[in-house]
This record gives sequence, C-alpha cells and structure tokens, in this order.
Amino acid sequence: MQAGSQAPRFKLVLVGDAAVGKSTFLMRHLCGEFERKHIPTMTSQPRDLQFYTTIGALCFEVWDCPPSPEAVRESLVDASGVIIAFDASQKETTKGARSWYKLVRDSAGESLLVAVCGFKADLRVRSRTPVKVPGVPYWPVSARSNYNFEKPFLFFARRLTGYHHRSLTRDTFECPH
Ligand SMILES: Nc1nc2c(ncn2[C@@H]2O[C@H](COP(=O)(O)OP(=O)(O)OP(=O)(O)O)[C@@H](O)[C@H]2O)c(=O)[nH]1
Ligand SMILES: [Mg+2]
Repeated sequence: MQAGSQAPRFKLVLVGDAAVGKSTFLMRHLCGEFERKHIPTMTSQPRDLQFYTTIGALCFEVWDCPPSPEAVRESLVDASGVIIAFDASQKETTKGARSWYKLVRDSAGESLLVAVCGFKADLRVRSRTPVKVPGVPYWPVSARSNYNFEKPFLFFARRLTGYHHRSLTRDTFECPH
C-alpha cells in the first residue's frame, strides 16, 4: 500500500541541542540505517515519513532543525506538532530541552502538540524528562536499538487524527538513495 496524496499529511518539527541525535533518528525511520557520525545539520530540511496504520496510511512531513532559535521559529509555521529531543545520557542537554520547550510555547502557543524524547537510551540513561507538563508525553528512545522509536509518531497519529485506537502496521523504510 502506498501513502498517496490522499493520505492525511501533518507537519512535525524536530528540535533539540546539537548532537542529541535528531538526524540519526530521522534517518533510522527513513532508511533503517544507523548513522554513526555526527554531521551537523546546517539548514532546516523537511523529510516525508510514511506510516501504515490499522486504519490507513498517513504522512508526516518532519522538519529536522539545526539547533538555532531562528531556524526553529521559522519551521514552526503551520506545524501540527513538535518533538523536543535531548540526549538522555548528557545532563546538560536536559537544560537545553527546557529552553526549547519555552521557545516553542512562546512562538507557537499552548495548543501545539508537543512530545519529548530522551535519545540514546541504549547508553546509560541518567536523565528523566526535563519537561513535566500534563499532556506532554515523554519516552526514552534509541535509534541504535530501535527502543520506543515509533512511539512519538504513534502519539501524533492518534492525537492529530482523533483515532485513539490506531496502531501501526508498518513503519516506513523507503531509502531515498
Ligand atoms: N549510542 C547512540 N548514539 C546515537 C543515537 N542516536 C544518535 N547517536 C549518535 O549521536 C551523534 C549525533 O547524532 P546526530 O543525529 O547527527 O545529531 P543531531 O541532533 O542531528 O545534531 P545537529 O544536526 O548538530 O543538531 C552521532 O554520532 C550518532 O551516531 C542513539 O540512539 N544511540
Ligand atoms: Mg542533525
């Protein structure tokens, strides 16, 4: 089954400090590959992620942002949701996550859907969610082991479509290369 043009489409923005694992997480979903090198993202880039669920396909246009407030503010225009990422093995990035959360709320308001992910959960995890706000979910996630790696997308799929019993049948693995 293809997620064609009729599939519901939602813009999500991936935000966090440098090197927390944003691009690696996205590439894992796109290709199934785990990128070992840190190649800094210089400009915001949209990537289409297709998901196949028990009640149909849907597409997330995911904007992978460099860790720059201007780039994040620009990317938030027309966004349906935001993933705030930090490196759960590095304490200082939890502080960063709180600042990103504030920037997102100040720029886009309280009604925008937000999820928080502590990446690199395969390493010794020392941190819990830095954003304790009712309705803002948190998952430890690993792009290396795939631990919880579909959870934020399932959350957005359910909340944005209103189908709370939607389950994923297949993640996307369509390598662009
Ligand atoms: N152990 C482990 N390492 C990870 C994981 N995810 C990413 N990394 C590593 O973290 C480093 C940085 O990953 P990137 O995805 O480039 O980080 P980024 O957040 O996109 O960084 P910027 O583009 O600079 O903002 C790379 O060396 C990845 O291999 C993970 O789940 N586990
Ligand atoms: Mg990047």
